[in-house]
Amino acid sequence: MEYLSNLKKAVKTLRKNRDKSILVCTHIDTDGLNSRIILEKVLERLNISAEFLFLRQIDYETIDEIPFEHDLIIFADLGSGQIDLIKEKLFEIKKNPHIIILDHHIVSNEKIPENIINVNPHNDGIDGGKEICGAGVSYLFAKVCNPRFTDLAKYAVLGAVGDVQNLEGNLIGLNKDVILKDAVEFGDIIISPDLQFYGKHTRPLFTSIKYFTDVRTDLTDNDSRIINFINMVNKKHGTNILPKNYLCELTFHEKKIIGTEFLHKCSRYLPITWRIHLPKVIFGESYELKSEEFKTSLKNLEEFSTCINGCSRYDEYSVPLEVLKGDRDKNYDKMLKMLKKHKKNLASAMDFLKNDVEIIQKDKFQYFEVDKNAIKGNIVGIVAGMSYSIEKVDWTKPIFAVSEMNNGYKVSARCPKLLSFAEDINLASAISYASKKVGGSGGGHKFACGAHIPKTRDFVKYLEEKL
Ligand SMILES: [Mn+2]
Repeated sequence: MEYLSNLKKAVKTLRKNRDKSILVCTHIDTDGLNSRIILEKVLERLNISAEFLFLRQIDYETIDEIPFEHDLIIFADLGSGQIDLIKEKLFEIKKNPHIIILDHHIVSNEKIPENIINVNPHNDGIDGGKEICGAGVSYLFAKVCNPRFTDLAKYAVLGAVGDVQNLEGNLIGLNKDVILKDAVEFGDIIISPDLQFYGKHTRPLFTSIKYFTDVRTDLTDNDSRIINFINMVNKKHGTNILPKNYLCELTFHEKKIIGTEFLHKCSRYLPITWRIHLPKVIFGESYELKSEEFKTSLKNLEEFSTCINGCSRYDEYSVPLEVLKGDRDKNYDKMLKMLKKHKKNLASAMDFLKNDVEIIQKDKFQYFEVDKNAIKGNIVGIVAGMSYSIEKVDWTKPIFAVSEMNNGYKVSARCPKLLSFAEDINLASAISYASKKVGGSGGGHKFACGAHIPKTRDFVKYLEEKL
C-alpha cells in the first residue's frame, strides 16, 4: 500500500524518532492548513508530541526563522522546491536533523542528501499540479501510519480543491482513485455532477454568471444581459429559473439546460482550437461536505477554501484550524466576519485594478505593477486570478501581478484555464528562471505560481525569454 516512493521510509523515520524533538512546518493556504490538521491528528493518535509552525514561504530571508535545532523536521506543502536552500543552511549552521518533506511542488534539481526524505509525486512521474496536493501526500503518509485513518481523507480533498487541482472539472489520479474515494466511503463527502460556477451555496446564479471568467462573453459583468439570458432559457425550455436562485437550489435538469445554453453562447466567443476544451470549464463535479448545512459557506469545498483564505491570508490561522476541527461557534462566527472583510478587500482591489492600474501587454503575456498600499501582497495572487473579468485584461493570455513589499516585490502569475488546456504552458519554470536572474526565487505550478524578487528591473525581459 505504498502509493508514493519514500513514504514507508518517511514513516519509519518518524517512528524511530518518536521520542525526540519534532517540528512540523506547513504552508499557510488551504492545502497547507489541511496538511497541518492531518499531521496534527496523526501525531496525536500515535501519541507523539511535536511543535508546529506555519511558513508563508521558504526563501533566503525566512529560512533563518526555522528552528533547525530539532531532531526531526517535517515540511508539508512546501520544501521540495527549496531543498538546495535547506541544504545550504544546514551546512552553514552545522546541523544535521532528519528531514521529511511531504510536498507536491516541483522539486529543485539539487542532489538530495541522506538525511532528507523527499516524498513528492514528481519522483514517481505523477503530476503534482493535478493529481495530488500537499495535504494529499500528508494523507497518504497518515494512511501508511495506519490504514484506518480514512476519516482524514476529507481534509486532503479540501486541500486539492483549494489548490484548484480539479482544474478540468473534476479530481483525477490519486486525488480521485484513493483520496476522494476514501472520503466518500467514509461518508464525509458527496460528489455530484454540477456546473462550474463559483458560489453555489453563497450567491445567486445571476452573480455566479456575472463573474464567470473562463470565457468572456457579452454576459460578463453585464446585469441586464444576464437577466435576458435566463429569461430566454426559461422561455425556450419551459423552466422557471430565477436569477436570484442559488445554483444549489436548481434541479439537475435545470442545471443541464442552463449549462448547455451557456456553452452555446461561450463557444461563439472562442478561437476555434479552444472550443473542444469548453465543456471542461462549464461542466464538472462538485464536492460537498455531508455534515454541513445547505446554503452555508462550508458546504461546498471551493467556498470552504475561500473561507480559509479569508483568514490565513491575513495571518489568522487558529480560527480556520478550529473550524476545520469542527468549531461552529465562536471561531465560525469570527471566520464569517473575516470572510466578509476579505471579500470587501478583493472588491476594492478589483475596483482599483479596473480604474487606476495600467495593464502592460506583451506578446505572450501581460502584467501590472502596484505599490504595497494599493493591493497587498497577501491577496495579489487571488486578484490576478479574478482580473480576467476586467475588460482591459486580455482573458486569453497569462497575467503577472507585481506587488511592492517592504523588502522587495511579490510576483503572482495566473493562466486562463482554456489556454492551459490548449497549449503547453509552464509559468512555474518561467517565473523560476526570471526570478533567479534578478536575485530572487520563485516557483509553484504550471498555471499558478509566485516569486519574491529584490528588484523588478529586467524581470519582464527574462520572462519574455522563457515564454
Ligand atoms: Mn499545495
